[in-house]
Amino acid sequence: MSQSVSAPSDDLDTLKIELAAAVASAADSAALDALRVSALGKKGRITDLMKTLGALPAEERKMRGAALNVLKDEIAVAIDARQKILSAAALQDRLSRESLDVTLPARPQNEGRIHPISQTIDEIVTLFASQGFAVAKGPDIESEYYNFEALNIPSSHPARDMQATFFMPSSGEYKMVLRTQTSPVQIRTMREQKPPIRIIAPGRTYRCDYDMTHTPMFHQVEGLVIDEATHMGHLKGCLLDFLREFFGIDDLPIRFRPSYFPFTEPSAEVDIGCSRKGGELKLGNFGDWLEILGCGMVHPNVLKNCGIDPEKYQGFAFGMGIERLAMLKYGIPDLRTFFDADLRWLKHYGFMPLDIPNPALKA
Ligand code: 2U9
Repeated sequence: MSQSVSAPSDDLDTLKIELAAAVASAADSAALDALRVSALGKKGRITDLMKTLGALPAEERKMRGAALNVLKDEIAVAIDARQKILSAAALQDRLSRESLDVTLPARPQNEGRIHPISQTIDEIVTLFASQGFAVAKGPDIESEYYNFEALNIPSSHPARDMQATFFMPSSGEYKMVLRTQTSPVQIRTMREQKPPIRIIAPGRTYRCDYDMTHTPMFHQVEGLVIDEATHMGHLKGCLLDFLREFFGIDDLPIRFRPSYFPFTEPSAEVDIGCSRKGGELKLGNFGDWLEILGCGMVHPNVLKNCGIDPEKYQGFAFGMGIERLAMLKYGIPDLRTFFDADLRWLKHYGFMPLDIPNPALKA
């Protein structure tokens, strides 16, 4: 649009009224954007008028320039204000059209399963967390010191044999091995933290074994409590609560049998009540017994190896096989199938993400 160079200043009043009316009646953001471009854009009406200033005498140029700047600012402000009104109206319109039913139940995922080992570890962690245990982790490849020596396992012990342990390429003072139990995690924790200590260490462990009841890789969870007055009564209560909740059997009896481990003294194996009538294994108070885990009071030599004074502190430890717990709880008959990566097996024994198979774990 062309404007006369000598246009009187009331042409700006007319333009202002015209533009203000157009802004007020812009029906949506697109119309408002078009208006912004036609008024304030590079070839917009106000910009065009600005370009004519150079041809005016100095005094007139000053006044008209100021008036144009005011007009430009007023129109920009009006456009922004209208934009806010239009955005709010558009949002209100969307909100009134779209609705979200927060009471709809989550749609179950049909593909993919949680492996029984992962599920069992989750359950174990949840139950021990409720007893105040933290989860500790460590490397799968360990030095012989952490895996055996610090645990008071003598070099004559059968576990240290080439046939029982996987030895890794090593160069230092101690040979490196695939950890045969998760105990090195507790050694590391004791060396790094001061008592009181209350941890469980779930994870992979390795031994040179392969038959019906052994696989070269398997999972363990071990627990450790160190404090000034910890005693076997605490150990018994801790394991009784865990086993009853894990198997969901309120009156599950447990029995402690004296045993021997190099890292605990005294040591015990723990049995849970069961029945084997008719060749079928059933857990509960039925008079028969099934071995489930090992435990004991941490050996003073082990505490000393970790810089903890056995005169001041004592504690208990326990260890159990996760596959064995999962097999018993979920009726999985063959250990080796855990590691076959058979999708039909996983579909059968695996868990849906939202399953809570143990009522004891419900919040
Ligand atoms: C430290 C001190 C003591 C952990 C323990 C057992 C007994 C035990 C076996 C159960 C079945 C291993 O998977 S399994 O073959 N474990 O019987 N574990 S006491 O004692 C510790 C651990 C770490 C520092």
